[in-house]
Order: sequence, then structure tokens, then C-alpha cells
Amino acid sequence: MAVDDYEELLKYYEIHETVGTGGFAKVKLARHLLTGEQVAIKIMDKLALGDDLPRIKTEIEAMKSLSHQNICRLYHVIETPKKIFMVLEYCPGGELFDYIIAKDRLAEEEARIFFRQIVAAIAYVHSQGYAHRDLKPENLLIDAEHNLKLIDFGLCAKPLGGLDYHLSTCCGSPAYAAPELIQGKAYIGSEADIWSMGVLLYALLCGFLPFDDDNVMVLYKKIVRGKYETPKWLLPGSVLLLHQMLQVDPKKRIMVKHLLNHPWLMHGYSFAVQWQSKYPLGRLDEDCITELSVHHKCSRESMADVISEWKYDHVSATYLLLQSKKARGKPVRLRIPNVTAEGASITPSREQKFFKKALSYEGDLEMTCGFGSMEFLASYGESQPVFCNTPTTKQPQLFLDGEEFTSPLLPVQRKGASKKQANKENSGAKPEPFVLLPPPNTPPWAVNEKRLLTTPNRALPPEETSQAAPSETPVKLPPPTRLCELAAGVISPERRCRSVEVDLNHLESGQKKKGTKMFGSLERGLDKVITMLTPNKKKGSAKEGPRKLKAHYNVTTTNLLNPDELLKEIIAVLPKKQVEYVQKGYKLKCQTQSDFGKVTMQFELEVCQLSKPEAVGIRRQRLKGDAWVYKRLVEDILCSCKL
Ligand code: H91
Repeated sequence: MAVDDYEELLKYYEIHETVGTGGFAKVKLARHLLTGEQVAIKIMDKLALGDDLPRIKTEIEAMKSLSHQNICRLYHVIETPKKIFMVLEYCPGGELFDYIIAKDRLAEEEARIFFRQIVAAIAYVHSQGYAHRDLKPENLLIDAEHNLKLIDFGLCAKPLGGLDYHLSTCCGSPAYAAPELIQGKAYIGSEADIWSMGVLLYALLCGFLPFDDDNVMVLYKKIVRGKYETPKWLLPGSVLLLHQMLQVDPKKRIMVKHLLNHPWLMHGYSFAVQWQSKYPLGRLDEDCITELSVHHKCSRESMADVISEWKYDHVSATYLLLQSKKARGKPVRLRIPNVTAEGASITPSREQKFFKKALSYEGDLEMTCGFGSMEFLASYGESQPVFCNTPTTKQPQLFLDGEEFTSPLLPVQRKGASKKQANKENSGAKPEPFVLLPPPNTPPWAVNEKRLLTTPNRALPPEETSQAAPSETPVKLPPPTRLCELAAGVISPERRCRSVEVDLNHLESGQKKKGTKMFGSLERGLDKVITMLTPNKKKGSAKEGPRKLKAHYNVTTTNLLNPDELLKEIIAVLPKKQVEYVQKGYKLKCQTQSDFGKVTMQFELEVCQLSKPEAVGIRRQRLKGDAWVYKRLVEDILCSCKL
């Protein structure tokens, strides 16, 4: 039952909205109840993972042993019969990729600040015997202090004989892959990482990739040739460093130890890159031990022993979150929760009990509870959301993959169960629910509470859809007419940069790529989503006007003053770009599909109201799909709108 899968997680965390889906995982924001700290939770369904389960095990093992200021910290791992939850450090700034594209490219000074942190992270990773093998701006997140945090260790390798031993698996994103790797040669992981860092630095300084092509074979040829364009804005020092990193012969490529005090990285600094960990796992913080020992009513010695076991359970999570609080100058204090005598389990709040009850109806559903997205968006800026110690005073809210709804929380009908049955199971005095059954392969975000992104013949009986508001318009486009990419030997841009682990022997014959398979398994899992909830009358609805947001790099400012006109403009452009969308007030949930009906990209565009200067803006958020393809598509859409 799904309730068992979430039971442990809900003891310690208050779950908020989904912020991303990638490959086979979903990422939700949450709050750790004892410390009040925000976290991100990566949720994976074991069944959907299939052959990718080892990748997750690799990632977890690597993240457990890596503790560094520029690596996203793993706090807690919860494994249930069906799910794996990874509780991770919160990085409200999102992906470095989005940051670069919002700025077009970075100035050398800013690129240097980031690149020093990337070098620090990689020098540390290598010092621990690992190679990351999937370095790209999508795998670097920005934290609240604007520091970079490396993520996605699913493709990392730790050769048994040490990092000087050769590897043979070709993995990572093609555009960032080193020549020796794509040629199927045995390669040294650290040398391949340096190449990817060269591509990354180029992307920081230029805003585009040094080697790029829609045809993966042409792309590979470009990489092996190692020739790239040198834009005129690059200063000689940058050109030289890129040249040293993007050496086709790995033996001629600069080594990480020489990057640490390289003149380009030292420019304006009096010290080399400080790559050592500021938080080695072997050194425990006295204040955090004291606070935890008081909380658990045990001696400091025994508390230190328990922490040192590093089980990545709730003790590890609480310790690490306290340490993070302390590092940010916040008091090392735990909240006094409704605890049992052991101090470990928190009595569930009314909402959490409510939530669990809903989950028991859920079947295969994925659903979360938490606070409104306004609070989340506020936390994107400098202001921290107000944390209330007594969640019982709050209105429960449910989030269905980005769709937010307020209470009342209604029971969810299991697939196949009748409405009557669902009501019976939910013996509480809840109003009659309405249930929508999505067609197979409908991603959950495409399922809103009233309408489905689907062809009319799959739609529900009229009585179940009749409550749809006129502003919520699902648009399904006719199938695209592009040529079949595989027949032409062309790999779509959507797939070009996606991380893959490929057996090169099989690549040419069948283009057998896990990237493709991952999508399949995810979608299989997603088609099980069913829900029925009461719509929320929150801001951003057609009646109340667009939401008021702060300027953020994911928000494009326009010269327009009328939000409705802008919305109309975008809606007119989307079909021309083969983008399907579901409208929810001023938010457009967009997706593209491949010729084979696979969802290749999901993103949101939201018309919002900006203050200072008073203007109408467009917030954009990539949820799924290749970052560079998304960049081009959104640019294309916005350029086609008369802004
Ligand atoms: N991309 C491949 O967009 C599309 C909020 C946000 C805040 C986060 C902390 C950790 C992670 C993501 C966060 C996040 C996936 C995280 C960590 C690891 C990992 C994964 C995610 C997106 C998913 C949403 C992410 C960014 C990457 C936001 N995200 N904004 N804190 O493997 Cl180790 Cl998948």
C-alpha cells in the first residue's frame, strides 16, 4: 500500500510540491520537522526504475561518502518495498543551466566564482577515488547563498584499483563526453571529467556548447576533431584555459591539480582553490551533538557514537541539518515536537493523519501535502518562508505534481474502484468527490482536477467534466509531421544531451540508450495516477489576476502592461511551435511529444505581475527534458510573442 511507503517519510517531513521530474525520479520540496529546515526529496519507484536501480544504488553509496561544501548533501535514505526516498540539501536557486541561459552567458568574473567551486568539487570527488562522469550545468544546483552544489552521482565510478585505472563504460551526456570516451577507448575517469569541465566552462562563458549537432554521429565527429568556435568576447586567458582543458589527447589535457592555482582561476584571488572538505564526516560538531543528546535524553558520548554510525537515518539527517543551520549562523536548536518517549517519532498532526488516510485510498497514486506555492515562490527570493511550529493550525493542501489544491482533502479513488466504493472507504463526512480517470500514459501534471490533456474520445463522461472552468483549456495538437529521426540516423536534440550509459558496441546498430528507456518506465508508472480534489481559489486564477512575483532569473520581464493580452499572445504561439498545453489560470503547463508520442519535454510558463518596475512578466520552469532544447524552444516561443 502506498501509505506504508510514505509512513516513515511523513514522520519526519512535511511534504510540499514537486519541483522536477527527471528520467525516473521526481523531486519534491519538504520541511524537516525537528529542525524546520527545508530539504528536497528525490522519490523513486523501484518498479519503474527497473534496470536503473543499480544507478540509484551507486548514487546513494557515493553521496553517503561525499561530504563537501560544493556537493549536494544527502541527509536521509528511506527505502520501502516500493519506493526509495533520498532526502537532500535544499538548493532554491535551481540549476546552473537556467541561470546561464537567463543571463545569456556569464561575465568572466562570475564564471570564475562558479568555476572555482566546480574545480573544488571535482578535486574533492577525485581525491575520494571517484569520477563523476556526468558533469554539465544541469547537474550543478545553486543554494540559498548562491554557491554551487554538484548532483547526480548515478553515473559515477570508483575504480577498485584507484582513479588511475582505466574505465570502459561510455556514459554521460554526448555533448559533454570526452573524445576517448565516445571512441570506445579505455579512459581515465578524472581525465574525462576535465574535458566535461572544459565544455562546462565554455557554456558558462559563451551560453552555448562548443560541440553541438542534431545528428549524434556528426556531434561525435566534431568532438573527436576537437575544433570549436572562439567567440570574440572571450579574453585570451579564457581561450588559453579552454584550450588546455579541451585537448583531444587526454595526456595533453590539463590536470585538476594544475587547475587549482591556474592563472585564470587565480585572477583577483590571493589563494588557490580550497578543495578540501569543510565538513569531513569524521569530525563531529560539538554543539550539534549536545543538542541531539538533550533531545534524545542520552549522553553526549553515546549520541556521538550513534551519529558516527552514519546510517543515513533520521539521526544522520537531524545532525546534518543542525550542522547546516549552524553554518548559516542560525541557532543550533531543535523544535519541540509532539514526540513519543523515545523522542524519535513525531505524533502526526491532524493534517498528516488526514494525509495518510487519503494515501490509503491512493493505490498507486503519488500525492503530497504541504503549503501553498506562494510560500515556495517567496522562498526563491531572499525572504525565507515563515515556518510555523504547529502545522495543525494550517490548512492542509495537496499537491499533485505541481497542481496545488486546498482542503477539503477528499478521498482518492483507486483505479477500477467505483466512486461509491471510494466514498464508502472514506467513511468520514466528506462531500461527494468527483473522479477523473486519465488515459494510459497521461503524465500526472497533465491531469488537472477538472480536465485532462487528452483526445476527446478518451475524456470522461460529461457529468464528471462539467465543472471545468472556461480558463482551463487543454489543447492537444495533431501528431507532428517531422521525419522519423531514427530512420534518418538522426538523434533528436531532445536526446542529444541526456545522460546515458551506453555500451558502445551496441550504439551504432540500435542506438540502444537508457535515456530512452527511462522515459518509458517513468511513463508506465505515471499512467496510474488518479485523483479527485477540490480546486483552490488561490491567486493566479482567472478571477483574481496573475500572481505577484519578485524579479528572478526564471522570470522574463516584458514591456506589456496587460497580463491577459500577454497570455493570449503566448497561447496563440504555442500550437505553432508544436507545444501542447493545459491552461490553469495564468499558468500554462506545456509539453512536447516525439513522433512516437513520448513526452520529450515538460515546462511551465506563467504570466505574472512584477513590481519595481511595474510590469508583466513570464515565469518559466523546465520540469523535464533536455536543457538546451528547452532553451531554444522557450526562446523561440518568447521571440514569437510581441513582448
Ligand atoms: N533536473 C535533471 O529545480 C531536471 C528546487 C530544488 C531545490 C534541490 C535539491 C536537490 C535536488 C534538486 C533540487 C531542486 C532535475 C536534486 C539532488 C539530486 C538529484 C536530483 C535533484 C531537477 C529536479 C528539480 C531540482 C533541480 C534538478 C529545482 N530542483 N528547484 N533543491 O539527483 Cl542529488 Cl534529481
